[in-house]
Amino acid sequence: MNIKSAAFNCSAPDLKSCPEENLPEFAFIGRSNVGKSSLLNALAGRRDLARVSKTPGFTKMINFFTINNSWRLVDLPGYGFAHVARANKEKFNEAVNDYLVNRANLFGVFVLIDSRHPPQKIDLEFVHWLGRKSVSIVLVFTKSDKSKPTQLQKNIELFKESIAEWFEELPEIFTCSSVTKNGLPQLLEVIEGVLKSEGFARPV
Ligand SMILES: Nc1nc2c(ncn2[C@@H]2O[C@H](COP(=O)(O)OP(=O)(O)OP(=O)(O)O)[C@@H](O)[C@H]2O)c(=O)[nH]1
Ligand SMILES: [Mg+2]
Repeated sequence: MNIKSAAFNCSAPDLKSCPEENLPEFAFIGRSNVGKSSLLNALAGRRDLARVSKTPGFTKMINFFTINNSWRLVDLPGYGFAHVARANKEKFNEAVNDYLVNRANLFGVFVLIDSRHPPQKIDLEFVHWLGRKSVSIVLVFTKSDKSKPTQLQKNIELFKESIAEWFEELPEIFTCSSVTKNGLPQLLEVIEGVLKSEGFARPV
């Protein structure tokens, strides 16, 4: 898929402040620092569309970006960061959960997992919660440039084993790197496939 235009749309602190539900949306969620904003930029082919930082907890709002004037990428705040006061943390989590469960035009949720680590409790719990809420997800193992192929495969296998009992059908699994661009065409294909099957594909 060709990305011809990518533009920041708006930031929302909660579901009621989100833009009109008139375009299909694809959201990135995952632990703080896992690479959500970087992946969004890499997919859009823009360096500085979403702000990236080494400091976990950087993205604090639900950020909307309109692609090809016809669909949106949505950058969400990460879970599990320690730099925000508890009250604020809960507020963000609530807003993100509300968005994930109640947004009518949310067509795809990419759950990002750091490929360098064996399954982490916080990721497993979140994936379990999404399953219980019937949010359909795709799993994306990030920073593949940082892990050895054997380790990466092992971490993926362990993750699959850990979540198997929660799903009748396991979510699709991808690996990617925003640095080498490995895996990005496959993620764009997922988006394109959903847009087509839902009848949203437009000549651009
Ligand atoms: N080597 C490598 N580093 C990456 C990759 N993706 C992101 N990073 C780095 O990881 C750090 C965090 O990236 P972000 O994209 O800001 O992560 P995030 O998930 O948006 O983080 P929060 O907004 O804090 O939740 C930055 O220093 C990035 O440069 C990748 O594919 N490979
Ligand atoms: Mg971010």
